[in-house]
Amino acid sequence: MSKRCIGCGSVLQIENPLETGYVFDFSKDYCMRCFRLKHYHEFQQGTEIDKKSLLDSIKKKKGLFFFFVDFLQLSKESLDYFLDLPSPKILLVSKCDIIPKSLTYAKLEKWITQEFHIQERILFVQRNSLSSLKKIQREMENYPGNDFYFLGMTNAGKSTFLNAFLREVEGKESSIVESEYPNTTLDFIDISTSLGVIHDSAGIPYDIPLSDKKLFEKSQIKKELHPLNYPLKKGTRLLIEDLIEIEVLEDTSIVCLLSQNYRIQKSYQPAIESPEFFSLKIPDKSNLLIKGVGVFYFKRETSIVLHGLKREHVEVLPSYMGGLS
Ligand SMILES: Nc1nc2c(ncn2[C@@H]2O[C@H](COP(=O)(O)OP(=O)(O)OP(=O)(O)O)[C@@H](O)[C@H]2O)c(=O)[nH]1
Ligand SMILES: [Mg+2]
Repeated sequence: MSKRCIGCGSVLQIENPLETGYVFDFSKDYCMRCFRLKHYHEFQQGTEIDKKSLLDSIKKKKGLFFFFVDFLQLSKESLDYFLDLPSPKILLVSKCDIIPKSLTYAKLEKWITQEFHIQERILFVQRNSLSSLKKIQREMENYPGNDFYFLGMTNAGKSTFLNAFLREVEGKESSIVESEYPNTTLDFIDISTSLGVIHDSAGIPYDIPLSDKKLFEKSQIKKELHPLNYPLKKGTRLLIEDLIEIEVLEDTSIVCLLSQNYRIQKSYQPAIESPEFFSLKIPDKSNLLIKGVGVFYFKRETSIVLHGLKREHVEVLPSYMGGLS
């Protein structure tokens, strides 16, 4: 059987340094990419996951599926993947340490159930909470089978949660690499525990507009989000990192949930020159989700033009944010 990298799960190989799983020789446990990521924080652009073969292989698995979606990525796209999975499955809303305190889990759960027609159990989890880890432990104890799959969107925190579970619940160290960049885990990694085998997996990639190393680092949110309110006059633009512009075509205000590391400015003139733009009418009390970036709440119906984005980068959803500011 071929040897696999203990950091990302890819099959080790000595032929091609540009392909995944490359090592100088087979005595190594980590592939070159994981070694550099762990020790030098080096991000290798262009490591891509074949979404179709990943989804096909997931559907063939048998066991209890834990599907991770991080709070800011709750979208139709990600929940459609969840709905498509065979049962038994549980939806885990991860990184719940970043959820504003004014937004209760009960309210969010109701929103998820209604908006995405989810009937399965929904659990809210975060990496640094023993009670989150215990919730998973209980689900594992109550499941008669032996296989547990950590699935979900890339960057949702699957590997981090598994590492915390192994450390805090099982009392062992784990070698799985976690990082703020997408596609860190590249294949299944099987870990034996006292309750059965947990299989970490490659996250499902999604189209995101910002894709350089610095921006991935900036996008990480380490503590509770504080909604930022921007009143905007007709014709004003909200500029994010000089790459994305939300131009409003009428007086409105936008409440933003996104990383405070991003540079956000108001601009009265076009600030970016992007060939990509399109218009949208946002209904009142809606969220504009920009995938991988954040959530923008519109209390009032507003016509906008989005610059620097493609249509597949965004979703418009009824909001859970009423009353937040
Ligand atoms: N705020 C917060 N950040 C988290 C949490 N869990 C993970 N992260 C961060 O999220 C990023 C992604 O974590 P990973 O564990 O590598 O995510 P993953 O789902 O395994 O990603 P892939 O392997 O690419 O599918 C890292 O920067 C983590 O530090 C959490 O509970 N709260
Ligand atoms: Mg991972």
